[in-house]
Amino acid sequence: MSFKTISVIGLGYIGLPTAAMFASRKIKVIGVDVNKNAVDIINKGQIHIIEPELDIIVHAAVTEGYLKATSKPEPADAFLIAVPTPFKSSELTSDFVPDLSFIEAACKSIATVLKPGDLVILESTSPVGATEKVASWLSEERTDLTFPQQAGHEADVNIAHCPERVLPGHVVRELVANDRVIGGMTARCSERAQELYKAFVEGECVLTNVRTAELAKLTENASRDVSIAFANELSLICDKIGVDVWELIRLANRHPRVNILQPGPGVGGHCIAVDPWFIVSESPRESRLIKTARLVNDSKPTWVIDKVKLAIAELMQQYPSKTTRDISIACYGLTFKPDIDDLRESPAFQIAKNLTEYHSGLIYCVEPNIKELPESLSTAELVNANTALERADVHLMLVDHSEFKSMKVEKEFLIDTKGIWI
Ligand code: SAJ
Repeated sequence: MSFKTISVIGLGYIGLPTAAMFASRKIKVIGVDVNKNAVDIINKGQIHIIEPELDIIVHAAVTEGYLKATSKPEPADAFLIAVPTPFKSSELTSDFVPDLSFIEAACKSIATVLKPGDLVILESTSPVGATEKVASWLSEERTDLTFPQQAGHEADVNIAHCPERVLPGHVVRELVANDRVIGGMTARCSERAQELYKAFVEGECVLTNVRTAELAKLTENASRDVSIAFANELSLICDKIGVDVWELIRLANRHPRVNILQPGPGVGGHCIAVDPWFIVSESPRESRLIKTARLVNDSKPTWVIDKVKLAIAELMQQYPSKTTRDISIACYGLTFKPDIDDLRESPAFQIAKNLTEYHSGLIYCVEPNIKELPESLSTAELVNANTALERADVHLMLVDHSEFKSMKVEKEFLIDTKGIWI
């Protein structure tokens, strides 16, 4: 392989596993992160995130000397940028627009160590045109080097987009097994990126151009968002007309060409709830369905909170001596999806937080994947499922963790957003 040293910029949920996979193939990897704490933890052979099997791989890579973390970029033959691309509110409309400031900062930092022959890959999920921006930011910083937009396949530095597509919780397996879409700024860029990924990817590396690769990633997540919005919309319709949505979906899915996803408390995570906006912000008039799906999914937490308020009102009607202060609520699950520890962009977490702000009685939270509640939920109490089931008056099932699925729960005041205790 022509790449002796690889540098991964951003050691988060994607960057760290990717760095570890290259290192596990006995390639020297320099991981760069602005978070000093993450750098220190990784250099001890430990990890700062929860992802099955990753700890063992990182530990081996660090102790065998193939992976080291640092806060300052060092020369390498290939640079993979895996930093976040959050969104911010548009100054012109009520929509959201992508924030590329982390990518720009990453470009400025690696520009200082770039040399002829290097390959730069943008892995971060990005709006169409972002990889071309990477190329122009790098060329502004390094006027002594040539880039694909100026020199085509003769460029000193090759640039490609290769979006990550792994499912949190299954990252190690999916990094190796999934097909990769690689979009180079030239055919040469694509081929070099393909050579790099073949170091550990067993799936097919499919080559395309840079804009198609960018839009392919956004399309995958927008497609899932639209499908979940359909399920969430069905759950509202069913609730209104008294039909069990879970049974309905099970029955409809018996049709050979129907495959409806599952409703829930809303769509969370930093991908599916974010990426469709990258399409909407570029093509607002054309992406009506994609935008509506976003709005449907984003409105689900408010609907769930209204259900809790209704349950409290019914409970008080049944027990007129009780005040709202006497009524306790248990929230089962806080993460953005089952069997992970990630609370970021979690509708379940948002609902629990909102309840602590609105409700004067006790709020119990049951979340088997975390050890303590974050500061913003400090008025709630973290308890185990049995305690919550024993003590709370209103029960709110939010995340279908394996632990919860194996329990049998029958409660009068139960709002089950995942349909596992009904
Ligand atoms: N959800 C539902 N109903 C469902 C499935 C999911 O409400 O039937 C909710 C989940 O509870 C969660 C959200 O959707 O809140 C997103 O979860 P997810 O498991 O669908 O996806 P992510 O965000 O963990 O990962 C996605 C994946 N994309 C696709 O499946 C198309 C993953 O492959 C991507 O790599 C990842 O986004 C990413 O990084 O972009």
